[in-house]
Amino acid sequence: MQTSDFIRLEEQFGARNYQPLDVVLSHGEGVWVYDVEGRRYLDCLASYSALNQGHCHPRLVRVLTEQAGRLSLTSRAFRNDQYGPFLQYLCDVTGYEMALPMNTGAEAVETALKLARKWAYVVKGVPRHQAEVITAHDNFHGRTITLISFSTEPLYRDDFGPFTPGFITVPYGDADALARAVTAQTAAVLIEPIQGEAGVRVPPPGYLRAVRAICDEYHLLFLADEIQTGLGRTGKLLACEHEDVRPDVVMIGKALGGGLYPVSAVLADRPVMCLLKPGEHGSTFGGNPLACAVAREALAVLLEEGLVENAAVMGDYFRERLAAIDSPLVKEVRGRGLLIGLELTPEAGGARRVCEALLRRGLLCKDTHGTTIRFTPPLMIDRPTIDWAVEQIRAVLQPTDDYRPTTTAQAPLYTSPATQTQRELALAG
Ligand code: IF1
Repeated sequence: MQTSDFIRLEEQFGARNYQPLDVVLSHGEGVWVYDVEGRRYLDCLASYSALNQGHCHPRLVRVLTEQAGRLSLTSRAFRNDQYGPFLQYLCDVTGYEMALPMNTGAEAVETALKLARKWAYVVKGVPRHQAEVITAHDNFHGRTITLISFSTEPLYRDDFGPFTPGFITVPYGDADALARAVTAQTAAVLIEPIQGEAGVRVPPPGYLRAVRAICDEYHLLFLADEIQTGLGRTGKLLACEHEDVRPDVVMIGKALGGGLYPVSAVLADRPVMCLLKPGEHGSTFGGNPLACAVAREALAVLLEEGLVENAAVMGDYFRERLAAIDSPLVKEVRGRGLLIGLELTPEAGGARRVCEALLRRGLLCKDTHGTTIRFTPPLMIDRPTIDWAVEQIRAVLQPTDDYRPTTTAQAPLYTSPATQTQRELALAG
């Protein structure tokens, strides 16, 4: 089967909740992925930062395979030999006293919101069922009905009411607006340290410290959604470290599963986490031994292979080289570490078009909000690969770029020895 065959199957049988680029991937290794015709692409999305350790990391595949053959699921009705060691390691490396593992990022955010509401009633004395959480305009925290209830993006929200009450949104980055929104019923503030989906919006310097100060002053919980910014993506283990800020509750996910398994977690100290009593919260797969084994190794890979430090160094290099591209189509380059957004001018014809042109040059990336391209490669990316990527990006950002092969079949085939077997593998199907 060829690319078009796979696309036809998706079109016939799959819900249309995404509009993917027309590339059908079959293999991945490190920063590279291969399509069914054997073409190689640099993965500059890394599944929205779920592949910080790269594709199919051998250490993670080995742990996944071994654990899957030993014990994959027990439910939390019973205990298992992976749960405790994972939690201990996770708490050690993040500096929190306790953790609650879930599966998706959205579930971690929902869990944090339940903790915040219960804390408001039990600790702060907010009248039951009147707790409010302050969130930011242009937030993204997941797709459940509660989480889109406070989205300011009509596409994510409008057709899915009625909405969960108890949320107030204020402009992101505006600490004064945040302070003005506090009421006696406010339980918490929920923000992303950098807004990913909004287009890689880095807040003004000192904003995270201001949020921390406001939470301290008004006795609120600071909930930091580090599901996309965390686990090394911005050049620190957690993005809040850039301002030496310690939230009360942290949500992580995506790369916690090493790109192999959905794992998320909520981090907090004992006084908050112990508010949850047996039976009050849970999930079928939360904390399963397979997830715990993979997540523990995923964290170890991040730390032992220097991926956090590499993200800091290579992120500065990548952003510096992007900012040096001389093109009237570039409006701004933003980001921290390897969480990078390149905003285009209207003359560029939209970020999707540029992503499609980059696809034809062997670089995969994603547009967001029409004008921004997100570059979030796996964290082991090196300078030569960044240099190659920047050359492709420079080329498609020249208004005269005429590199428009009629079909992807004309995209370059890479014959470097390292990829020869991968290409043969891909072609063999
Ligand atoms: C999609 C982007 C969107 C997240 C933050 C929680 C979650 C996410 C900061 C929920 C998930 C993913 C979801 C995916 C595309 C991607 C995304 F921001 F990364 F680009 F949508 F906005 N907090 N982000 O970024 O985690 O439940 O997905 O595990 O929904 O299209 P999840």
